[in-house]
Amino acid sequence: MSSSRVSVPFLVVGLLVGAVGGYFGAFMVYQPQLDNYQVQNAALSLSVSRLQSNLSQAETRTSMLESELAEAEEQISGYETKVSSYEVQVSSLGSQVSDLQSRLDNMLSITVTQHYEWVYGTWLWEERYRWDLPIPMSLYCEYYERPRPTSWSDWVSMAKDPSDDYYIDQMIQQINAAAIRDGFTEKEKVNFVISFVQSLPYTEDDVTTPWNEYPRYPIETLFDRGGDCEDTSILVAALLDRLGYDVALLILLYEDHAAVGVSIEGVYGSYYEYEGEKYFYLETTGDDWTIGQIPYFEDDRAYIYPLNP
Ligand SMILES: [Ca+2]
Ligand SMILES: [Ca+2]
Ligand SMILES: [Ca+2]
Repeated sequence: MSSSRVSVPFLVVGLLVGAVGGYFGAFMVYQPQLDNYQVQNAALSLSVSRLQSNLSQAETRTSMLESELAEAEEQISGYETKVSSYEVQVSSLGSQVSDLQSRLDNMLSITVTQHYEWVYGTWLWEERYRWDLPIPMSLYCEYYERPRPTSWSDWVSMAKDPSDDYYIDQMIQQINAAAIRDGFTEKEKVNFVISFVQSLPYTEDDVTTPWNEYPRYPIETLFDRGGDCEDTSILVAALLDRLGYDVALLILLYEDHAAVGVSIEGVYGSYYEYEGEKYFYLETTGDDWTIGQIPYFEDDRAYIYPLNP
């Protein structure tokens, strides 16, 4: 029985020792784990704080990008409006161009009939002549677009240009018909031709064109119904050449004047000589000047360009 009395205190002590040992044992195990959680917690808090700050920066950046995007969209919309406005303008110009093209085509298909009326005669008689010459607008425009020659010798090729022969020949037929009907001599026929050209109004180059010197082809002077001295001289040279006369263009240097010379028998008056040939002076401007008459000057020297040298 004594053994049971002794064993109770020992049991209590044993339990106490066991409990304390258990406590310290548990404390030793959990304490490091707790420290570990605190470290992890602090690290996570730091990460959260960094993430929050990153998030806030990203939000700021997003908001900036959104406002830039809105601005860009506004610009794009502005450009789209401009493009659509240009498209309307281009389409309107396109229809204007096609309208002008069809009007130009219509104009080029027109034939303009020029009417000339003048009086020719001598001290014994005179008569009123009336001529019509139909000139296609397309031919006139073809000549109009040609570059102008820069040297006097090139005026010869203007007088001899073949593209207008059909129309020049219609004038030739009218001249020959009048010469036969009214019995002109060769000299009168020449005077008749220059009286027709003299009847065309004298127009200054710098008034009728943007240039100070603008030589016209014969058909242009006929279509324009006028010109200045080189224009009327080129026309007279073309007509007389086509009628079979030996003619030359004359450039009177001191007078700054152009005229025509014709080599013809039985004529008296002023002439310029070229390689033994006498070219009698023809004034193509003004009124009533006949073969061999020089109007208001005595230029003793001239450049001479025969049409058929
Ligand atoms: Ca010709
Ligand atoms: Ca001129
Ligand atoms: Ca001219």
